[in-house]
Amino acid sequence: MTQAEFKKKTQALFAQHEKLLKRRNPKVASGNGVYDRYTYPVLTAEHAPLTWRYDFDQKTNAHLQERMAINAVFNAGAIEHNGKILVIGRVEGVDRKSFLAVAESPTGIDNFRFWDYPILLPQTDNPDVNVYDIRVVKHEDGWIYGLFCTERKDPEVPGWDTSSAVAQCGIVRTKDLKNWERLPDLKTKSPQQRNVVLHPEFVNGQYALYTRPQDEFIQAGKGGGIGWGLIKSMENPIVEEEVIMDNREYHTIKEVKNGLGPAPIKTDKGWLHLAHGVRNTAAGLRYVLYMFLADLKRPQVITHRPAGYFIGPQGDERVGDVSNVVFSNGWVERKDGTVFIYYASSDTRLHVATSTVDKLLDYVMNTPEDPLLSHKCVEQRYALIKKNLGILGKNTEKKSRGAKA
Ligand code: M1P
Repeated sequence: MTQAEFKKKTQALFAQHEKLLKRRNPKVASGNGVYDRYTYPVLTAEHAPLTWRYDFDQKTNAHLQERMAINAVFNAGAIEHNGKILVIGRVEGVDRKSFLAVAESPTGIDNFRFWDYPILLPQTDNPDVNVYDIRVVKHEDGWIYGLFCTERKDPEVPGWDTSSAVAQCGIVRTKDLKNWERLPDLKTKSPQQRNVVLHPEFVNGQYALYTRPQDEFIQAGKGGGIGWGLIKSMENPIVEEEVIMDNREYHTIKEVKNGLGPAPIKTDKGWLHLAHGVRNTAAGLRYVLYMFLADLKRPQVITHRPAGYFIGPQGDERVGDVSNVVFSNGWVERKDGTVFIYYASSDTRLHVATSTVDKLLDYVMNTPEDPLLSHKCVEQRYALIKKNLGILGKNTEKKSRGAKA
């Protein structure tokens, strides 16, 4: 390649990238009254800066090869900071390592642009092999905390087992999302932890955490459920007692496991929660998002549990590196009550859905609970159908029940 060709190709790469970054993201027309989806993912592997992927020195990269490509950008924490919407994505290189990186948008819906450098996390004495799924929360103590999953090889397994891992909760804090202080990893009585989230306020003068105890790396085992525990300090984070506030349950969307999404949103009706539930199928695990509401004064007590899933993988979202998955660890409540919900699909890309606190509360408080039995579910629908037919002036109850006139 001549110098001129190298330059032209480089310019073309940047022009194409810029076009992607500037692309508008129209709302999809048919919302369901609860939230709206958008046409394009907000972040994909292609959104990663070209400077992270290419060596633009012709002397060392004569063919302009993309040698350090990015495989996926997904599961992102989210926060509003200085008027901008920031997401901290799980960026996965083609080497399979995930790292965390901040992307910023003026709208929250499109024009996301990664900061020049990803986050170089300070390490503890036991280096992280992999890090992902950060939950960022502005705590009332004045710090912004990031709780993320730190993964290391399981030291207990025999040498031939090169895949068993231990997941634990790593903790960092910052004031500006640029300078991060690493705190010790969380200690609990569970062998593994994922999906740990810090509650934004003190509870009885202590820090409060949502946890997800688990026995093994993938299987929750005897663990599972969304747990709740208090810790005295973030500098020495030890949960002495963990209680399960949201169990997994047979024949529901959270039969196999569940885990909290982002930190809850405080409303006058209670703490609004987004979580993921996992069930098994012949095609493997299926991850969906669900919601619940917890008591304002006792945040570990759930007051409303709408049945079923809130967001499930749809269309193209269903396919990716780990198909049939939606996962969320970030949302942002704006001053006007708008909520940006960042959810990832199939461990591959990040999307946004928008709603409002009022709509989400309406959904959570007025959607019936799962009665856990098929005939009870039909009774629920009968009540709805009867009411609707009455309202619409088409009361055909006898016929629909198959009764002889
Ligand atoms: O692959 C789906 C998800 O699996 C894990 O979540 P959980 O611990 O609830 O099973 C995480 O690795 C998550 O990042 C991933 O999206």
